[in-house]
Amino acid sequence: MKSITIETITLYEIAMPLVETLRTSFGEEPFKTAILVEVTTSDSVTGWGEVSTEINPGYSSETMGTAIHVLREFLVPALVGKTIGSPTEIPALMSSVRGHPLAKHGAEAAVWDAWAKTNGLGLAEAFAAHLTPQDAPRGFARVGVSIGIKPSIDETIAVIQKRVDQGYSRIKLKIKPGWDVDVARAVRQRFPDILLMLDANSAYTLADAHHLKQLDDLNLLMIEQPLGYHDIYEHSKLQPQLRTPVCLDESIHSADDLRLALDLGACRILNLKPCRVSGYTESLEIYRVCVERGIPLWVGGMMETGIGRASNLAFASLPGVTLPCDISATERYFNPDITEPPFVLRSDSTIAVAPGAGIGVDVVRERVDTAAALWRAEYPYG
Ligand code: OSB
Ligand code: MG
Repeated sequence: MKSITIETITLYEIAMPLVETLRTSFGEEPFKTAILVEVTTSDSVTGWGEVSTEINPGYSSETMGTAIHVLREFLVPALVGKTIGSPTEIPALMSSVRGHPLAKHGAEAAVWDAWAKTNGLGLAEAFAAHLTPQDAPRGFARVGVSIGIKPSIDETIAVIQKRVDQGYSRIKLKIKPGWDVDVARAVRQRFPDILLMLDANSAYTLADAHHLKQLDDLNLLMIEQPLGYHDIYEHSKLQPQLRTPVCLDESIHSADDLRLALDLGACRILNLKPCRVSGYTESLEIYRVCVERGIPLWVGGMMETGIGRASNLAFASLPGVTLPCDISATERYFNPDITEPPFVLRSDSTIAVAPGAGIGVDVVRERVDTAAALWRAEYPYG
């Protein structure tokens, strides 16, 4: 494989209107926001990455403001001028910075794209080049759709009906105390056969175990992150009380966190968000742990633009990703997206990986400019 030398890194803070917002137990973002990372190499190859930070520190402690600070002051200077043989060398170059996984992920992702393009590989092949021959990518990912907290059960059912008609076979419902058992039961009655799961985004405590046990009758695929966003220990007390598999999201930041959670019996399934674990290098390590231990794995999302979606989709096409992912079609999020062509849902609830080198989609610069202007108009700080 050819090495690359990182010559320049350009950052774009953007905001984009969402086709449908996503209300969670911690609130709702008015726009999709992100910082796009553009890397150019000494061979004039361009790579793109996405820092999927939100405006509010609701899901992650990182925000648009913390990420631009950490990137400008620390991460970009640590990478410019460096020559690397593989993108898996990037985490070590950024290791003097503690934390800030979303910011690190975006920088690493841009390098993966540039390295894959330099070597004539699609991103999925670039990931697979760091795994075993059994991990050859499939060319597509199984996907589902995430549905926010709505004003009523009727509206929830109407949105699900629309998504089922579009071809989504797995539905994820956001829940919170007061919006959980009743809505899940109504949805299960109306849709007896769909793959149904819930995501609490840390809204409960162990004292709610008895209440959550009522969900065991609804044949749920899993419940995602019911307890504290840092917690592993209390989840290990909850999982044995539920038949429904617990899936961890917020609590898992590394392969070490996952090994701890599995050894304690805190979860049976993992939602892997490459951004939450600081990038694709750590994601590959987590993937290896899941394959070795037979843990069902899926790729989560942060309502990514086409840049982050393309790379997550490439990762999700690896065969060890065994459950449907939170990677929906472009039209569920944006009209238009900043990349072309759009991702479309196929009738078997899958999305094809974009063909071509690197992320496989083209970044439309005028749309990046429009999104950067919307960010400046709405949030002129920083
Ligand atoms: O918990 O999975 C989550 C979006 C923002 C913050 C947290 C979460 C989400 C999603 C998005 O569920 C799913 C998607 O990208 O389609
Ligand atoms: Mg989640």
